[in-house]
Amino acid sequence: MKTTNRPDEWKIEQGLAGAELPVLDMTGPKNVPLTIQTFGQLTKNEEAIKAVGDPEKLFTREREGWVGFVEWENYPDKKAAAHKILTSQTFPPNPEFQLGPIPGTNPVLPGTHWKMWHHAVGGELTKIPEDSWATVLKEKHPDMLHLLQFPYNGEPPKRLVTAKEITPNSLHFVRNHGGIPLIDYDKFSFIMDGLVKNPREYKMDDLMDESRFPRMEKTVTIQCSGTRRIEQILLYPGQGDEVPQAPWAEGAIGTATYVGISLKKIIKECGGLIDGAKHLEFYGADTYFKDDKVMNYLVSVPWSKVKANEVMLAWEMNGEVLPAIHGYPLRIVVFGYIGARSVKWLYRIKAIKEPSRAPVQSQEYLYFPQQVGKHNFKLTDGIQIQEMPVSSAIMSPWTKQVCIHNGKIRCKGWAYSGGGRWPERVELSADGGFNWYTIPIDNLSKKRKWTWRTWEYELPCDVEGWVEIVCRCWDSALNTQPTFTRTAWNWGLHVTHSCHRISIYSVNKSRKATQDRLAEFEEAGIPFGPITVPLAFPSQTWDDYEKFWKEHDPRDAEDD
Ligand SMILES: Nc1nc2c(c(=O)[nH]1)N[C@H]1C(S)=C(S)[C@@H](COP(=O)(O)O)O[C@H]1N2
Ligand SMILES: [Mo]
Repeated sequence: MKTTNRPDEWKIEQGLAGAELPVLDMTGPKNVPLTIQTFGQLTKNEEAIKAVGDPEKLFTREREGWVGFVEWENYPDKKAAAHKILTSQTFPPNPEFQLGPIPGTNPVLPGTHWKMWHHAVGGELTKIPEDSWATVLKEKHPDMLHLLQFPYNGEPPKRLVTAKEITPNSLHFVRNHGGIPLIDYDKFSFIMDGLVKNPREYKMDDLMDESRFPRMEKTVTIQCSGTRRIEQILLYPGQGDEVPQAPWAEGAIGTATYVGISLKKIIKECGGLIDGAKHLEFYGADTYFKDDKVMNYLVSVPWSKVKANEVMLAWEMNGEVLPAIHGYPLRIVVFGYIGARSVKWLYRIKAIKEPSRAPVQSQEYLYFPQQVGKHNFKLTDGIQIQEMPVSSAIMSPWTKQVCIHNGKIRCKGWAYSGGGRWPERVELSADGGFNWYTIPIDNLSKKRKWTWRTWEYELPCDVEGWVEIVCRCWDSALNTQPTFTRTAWNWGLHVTHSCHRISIYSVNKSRKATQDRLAEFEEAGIPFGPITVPLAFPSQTWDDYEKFWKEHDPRDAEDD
């Protein structure tokens, strides 16, 4: 049989291979399918690259004892040289992970571009992808889900996200935009400059001198604004860059007790802000790539936040020295803001007038309106994400799971709200969000200003079959969550905070008939799952069947 169909025609028609679908141009009298974007031959202008110079001399380690640290911000020429190298060649496309199937591997995504870019620029960056992965294997729990191998992005599996109210360091999620610098404690210092009266340099010993700076200990939840992004991806794909858009589940949130000092004290010691400075810009020693340009990881927070003692310089995490992967030896922790502001591997703080114009602040972490996307978004259409709204998630059971229960489904999860608001009430629904049960407050972990609350609850559920369990939280300001993912979907796939929904298959053993039937299964040695496997094991005898029809109306009605 001759056919003009492609072998995967049906999948394409059904939207299961969206990347293969041509764009339809309907502006003329007839629909015109536009050709799918294909990537031609890779090009590389060796001469232009060679003319830039020797990477080993150009892109050197900035400071002794700071492995992997290339400083870009003070060297426009160096930035231009790296840009020249990156624009003198093309790179293969990233694997598609939003319109096609997500790979069933761990690491899920390799970070193809980012490895290639590091290798292409060379110098101190050459070994970073491999070194960083070695740090992951050394410092993180073997059960971590590696969403992206490089830059490393990883979260704990659902069963471990809320296993403890305080997240063990090895299980705390990690979100990196570049490699992991390895910094010697003794060689460490950072500079506080910009619009402060007396710019100064600080070593770790200065910070730890309690006669100068009072210690601060605080338990803080850090949440990435990408948490739960997978729900948005599975609904509609958005911008698809591997690093900015890592397909997080519910684990890009973690809670730890940090020890350090308040940043406000440093600014005070430097004589305070001058010339109308209103923001503090933080510099991380890692290298970030954006649009063929290289830079360090830079973001800023307003002075008002620092003034309130809500920005900390931290060197200890859960009673241990800050792990390399979390910013050793010194990181910023901003209470109640998205994780992006809590800069790791700090090497500079600069007092400035306007919020940072660096890409992570001004081009990433923007919350766009729903109707703005690929062809039409302006950066100024996006709200710079700062405090996360109230959110919650169910960690157990999992979607598509079969649950045999005694009329109550055992559920576990977390609830969190940004900006110093805390979860006040958590509710669960077993009917898609129509009726809600309040989780008793004794089933919620301790209430704190800057942390999540983990919870457990036996959710009453009488019905059997597919059941949609929904979770929502009311925070201390009585904010709650949007009803559906669609309600808050956005092109940048940020801030997925709609009610968390899972579908489970309910088997209610508190019903006598179900109990008896399950006993029959057991006796016959027949496993209950998978539930889609047809069962040649009738639940009704033919005698029963005939008896029913004798006692009831026939199938069809008489026309009289
Ligand atoms: N220097 C630097 N700091 C950084 C990042 C980074 O890539 N580089 N990522 C930020 C983001 S987006 C988040 S969510 C948090 C995550 O902190 P963690 O990796 O310690 O969990 O770190 C922030 N600080
Ligand atoms: Mo983040």
